[in-house]
Amino acid sequence: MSLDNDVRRAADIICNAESVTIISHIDADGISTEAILSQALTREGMAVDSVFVRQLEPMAMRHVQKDDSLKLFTDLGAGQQNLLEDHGLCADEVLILDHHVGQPCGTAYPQVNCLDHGFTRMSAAGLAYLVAKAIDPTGTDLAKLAVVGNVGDMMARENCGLVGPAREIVQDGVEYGNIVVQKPDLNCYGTSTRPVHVCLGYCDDPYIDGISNSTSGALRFLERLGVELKTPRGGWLVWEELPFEDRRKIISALAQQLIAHGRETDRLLAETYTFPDEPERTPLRNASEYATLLNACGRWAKPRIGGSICRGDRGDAYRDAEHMLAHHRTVIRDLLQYILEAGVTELSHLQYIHTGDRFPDTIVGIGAGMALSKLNWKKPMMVLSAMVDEPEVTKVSMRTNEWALARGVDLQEALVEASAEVGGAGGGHRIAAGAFIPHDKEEEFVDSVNRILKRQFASADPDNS
Ligand SMILES: [Mn+2]
Repeated sequence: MSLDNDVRRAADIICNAESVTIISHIDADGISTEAILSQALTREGMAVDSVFVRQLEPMAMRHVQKDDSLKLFTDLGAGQQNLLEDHGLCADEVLILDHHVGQPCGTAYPQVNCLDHGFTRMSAAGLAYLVAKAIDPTGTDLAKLAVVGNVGDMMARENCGLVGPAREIVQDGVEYGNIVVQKPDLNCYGTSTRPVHVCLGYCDDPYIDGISNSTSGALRFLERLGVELKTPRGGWLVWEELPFEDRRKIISALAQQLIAHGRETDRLLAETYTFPDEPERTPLRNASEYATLLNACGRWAKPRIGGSICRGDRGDAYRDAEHMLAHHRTVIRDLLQYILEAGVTELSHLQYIHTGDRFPDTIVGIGAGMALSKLNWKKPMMVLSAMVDEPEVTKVSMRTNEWALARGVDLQEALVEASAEVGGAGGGHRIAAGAFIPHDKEEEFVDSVNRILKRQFASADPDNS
């Protein structure tokens, strides 16, 4: 079966349902997925109800009502099919749209998973859009949300732009008129909202000597170029507002700076996606900042506010989300500072830190990713954290980078295997994965992950074990 066939079958299952309950994840991908499907189904006059969960685990299943509706699991479910079975759900009342690694299961739940078709660079929001389009081909306004979900799940990172079916979705939005493709553009976060030197100072992929991690260094660099960085009234311009010539001048100077320090220039430029129908200088203006706004809503347990924004609410929901985003940034900054100051423990093939109950377990993964680029980036980073509402359980988040993936590392595999050994459960992706383990098995677990990573590095390069 091709992806098209799976999508068509999913659309048919949905159209034949009396009513639908969407069970989705609380991150940007899960929130945009829910918004795409619920809007598409509402437009068809169907009854839709939605549930957001942080993780599909036994405790979360109590939020899944036992009624006659079709249970549509999105951005989760593939790796928890046994849980669905244990919950008493049969194959004809479930549909899974997911892009996470699946789990063998006795019940053959119908599903669309892009991994089954070799597409590793597409998220659940991309699948949701394809299904929505199979139901109503005219609903191409929803492509924009699919791009937000894909970018939010880092699907554009490796190739500096979306590829494959996720890239085809971009084209629908371009034709509809709510997406503009910028190519090539600066591969940097915050191009719609941050002063240019702040934008560059926070950029560490690529790492630019004298500029990355130093907004003052970035400002000196820009001033030397003689580029006008402020408006006539004295406010800072953002990248998006700079004249084309100035942007080109900055990019070529950055390329020279990379070359001067013997670094690659291939990650300096990326294809980016801006939204002309959104107000300038807001996080809604481009896909990556929009995704961060949705992530902030999810991490602070308000996914429905993110959902309202996806549906066009620019009033109360948007103001609430902006507050959450500001709070989100403050806490992440504190978390990163804590990791750097407290220091990590380095084992042979990983580095780790336990943050106790100082930070919410929903954000420690972001901290792990940010810390990785500032610490020993060759060793995958693990953050363990206590769960305030479940003291017996420790949450584990791991992050690595493309460098390690190219050398055989697969965090998803490592955490699934190591957590199963201690009676926990893990999942995710090769580059970013998480697990829940019993609190008293932490030490054993960390050693086991280190051993598995050693094996993975060794199997890709037998000379470098
Ligand atoms: Mn996802």
